[in-house]
Amino acid sequence: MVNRFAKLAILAASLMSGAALAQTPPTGQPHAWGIDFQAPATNKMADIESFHVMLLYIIVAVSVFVLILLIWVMVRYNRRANPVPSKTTHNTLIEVVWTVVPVAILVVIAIPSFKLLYANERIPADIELTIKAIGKQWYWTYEYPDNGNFTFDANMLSDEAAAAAGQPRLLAVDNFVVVPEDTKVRLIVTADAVIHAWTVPAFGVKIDAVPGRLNELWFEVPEPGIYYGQCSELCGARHAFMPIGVKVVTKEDYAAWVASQQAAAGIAPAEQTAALR
Ligand SMILES: [Cu+2]
Repeated sequence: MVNRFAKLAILAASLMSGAALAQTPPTGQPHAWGIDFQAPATNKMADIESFHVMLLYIIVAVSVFVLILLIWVMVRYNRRANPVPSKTTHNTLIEVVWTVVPVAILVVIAIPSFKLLYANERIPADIELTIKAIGKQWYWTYEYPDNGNFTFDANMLSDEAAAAAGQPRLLAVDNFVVVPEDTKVRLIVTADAVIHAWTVPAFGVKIDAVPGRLNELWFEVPEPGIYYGQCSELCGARHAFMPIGVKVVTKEDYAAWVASQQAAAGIAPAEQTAALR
């Protein structure tokens, strides 16, 4: 018996140390043994995460309080401990308290919640770059109207190609959405044929891509990096295989990438909008 426990302990320890050893988890993608959100890449996601943590404290406190009340009632007022029950039906003070306290808790939750909703819904007036994403069956097409309207498709890489490219399996893409760092980017999202959803968890953005309708979201990423997401609306047979890859680069690298895309598409550089030159 002792031997079995020892084996279990060793197994658990090796699993945990394996998780700890697995180099600093890569940003912008899920990692083994991850149980929380991905590291936030935008202020918006950092705010969402702190709201989530605040809710967690409130939920735990409410659950523990209710559990204690239940245990107290079961122990103190069961048939043996309290053979003659009280006939009390009303207690004004308690009734006021159990109405006012939950309302106060909801108000405390509502304030940061509405702030977040507002920050997400309202596209800032000083947007610097607009990109369009079109969900298709089953890949994404991107358009860069501010840069001469070049366009490309982003398809998932096969397992072998992903491994060769050093990208995560099932998230790897052949073409990244490239955006400059420290730039307010608006993404206009729509779809062809069926509903998809565009999301990057590390950015704290997710929005439905609906045929015949333009939805929009915005994000601003301070750090260059690669960030992944997946179509998040059941859209058909290959729903799980239309990942989203965003590459955030320096402004100089962005200009060079735009120039190469324009050259490939035969677009004169002059067509680029003033905002980004
Ligand atoms: Cu989809």
